[in-house]
Amino acid sequence: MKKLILALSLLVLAACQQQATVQPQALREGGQTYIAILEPTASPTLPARFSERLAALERAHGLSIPAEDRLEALGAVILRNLTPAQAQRLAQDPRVYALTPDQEVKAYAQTIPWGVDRIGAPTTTAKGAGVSVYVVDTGIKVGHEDLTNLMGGYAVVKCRGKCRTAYDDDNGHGTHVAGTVAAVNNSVGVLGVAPAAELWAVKVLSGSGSGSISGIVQGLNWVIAHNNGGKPKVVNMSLGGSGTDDQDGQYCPSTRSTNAFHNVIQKAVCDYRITVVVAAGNEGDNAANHTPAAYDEVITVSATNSQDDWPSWSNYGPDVDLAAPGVAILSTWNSSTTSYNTISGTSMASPHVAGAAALVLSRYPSYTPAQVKQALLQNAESTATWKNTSGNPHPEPFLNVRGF
Ligand SMILES: [Ca+2]
Ligand SMILES: [Ca+2]
Ligand SMILES: [Ca+2]
Repeated sequence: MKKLILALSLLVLAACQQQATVQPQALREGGQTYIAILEPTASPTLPARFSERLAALERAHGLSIPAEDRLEALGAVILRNLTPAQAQRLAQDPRVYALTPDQEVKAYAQTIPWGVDRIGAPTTTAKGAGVSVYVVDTGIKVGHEDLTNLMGGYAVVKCRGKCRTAYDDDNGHGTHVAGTVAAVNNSVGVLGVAPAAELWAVKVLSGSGSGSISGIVQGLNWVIAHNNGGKPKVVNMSLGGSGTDDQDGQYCPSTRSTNAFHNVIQKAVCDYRITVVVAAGNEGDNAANHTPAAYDEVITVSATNSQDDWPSWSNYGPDVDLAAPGVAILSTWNSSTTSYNTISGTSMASPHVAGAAALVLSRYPSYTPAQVKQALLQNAESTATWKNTSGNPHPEPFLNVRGF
């Protein structure tokens, strides 16, 4: 039985990854696998015992059937590597009740959320391998079936209640963000933008979703110092507060900001080459009034719906760099290790771009944050012809990862 399960699961994986190659265990050159059902034992002319009937079949057709392919409870047998002539003879053998060619199957269970599909993520060659994405948020659900790439984390604010670790998620927000970035390509749940990226949880927000700038600064200090083996780092911050950009229009200026939060963001991006992606905010306001969205060193993301339109609540303005899916987004949730939830916000748009940054860095690990941003903007889709019923100006292009 073991071999059958292995062959099927490999095919499932192959189907999910849209690879045309067939695993050698499943189908060897020139041969085809069949599933045979033997004539029921009731037949008076045939031996009663399954093993005896199989032995007779093996002798008659020159077969040698391994133990794991003899499925006695089902009166069935898996026959591998048959030539067309062998299959024809077997089909005509009165001891064989049914002979059906094996067939590739794939799991129906994994859903590709509309946003992941809309930006073209399933078509990319890069999957985010070799890149670390730090979710600076409410934590990430530890042990979630679709977040098996969660490597560890750090808690500034500790998880309370049902928690496996201090950076476990007692809210759900961070788990949802993490799933959009990198939910793994398996047979369950959803698919993230960069399913081969590794996730790190940086818990700076409490179970109620609140935190402080000082907590974020502590979290970013950990990210900078964290030894991830030298892999490129991406930070997603689907959070913000009120504030303005003291150096608007300047990207990594040599004279650094005297605002402590902005100064820390500049150090992360300009000195430590960490790509920082942030939500524009949900106030229906100019993002210039919200930080970190207003800072020019980050990639600021507005939210769109599946009709290629912006909701009125998405923040807007010159500080917004990219639009990405953020309305009715299905992703992982923290209620259990098998939970999923559909929610909306620029918080949900930002991780699409963070995943996209991981795709870029997966292919070009030496890119600076400025080069990552440029690559994303160059590849982005023009929104000039979009309807935009939001009532707010949205000239920013839409995230597109096709070709990465
Ligand atoms: Ca999945
Ligand atoms: Ca700015
Ligand atoms: Ca910006």
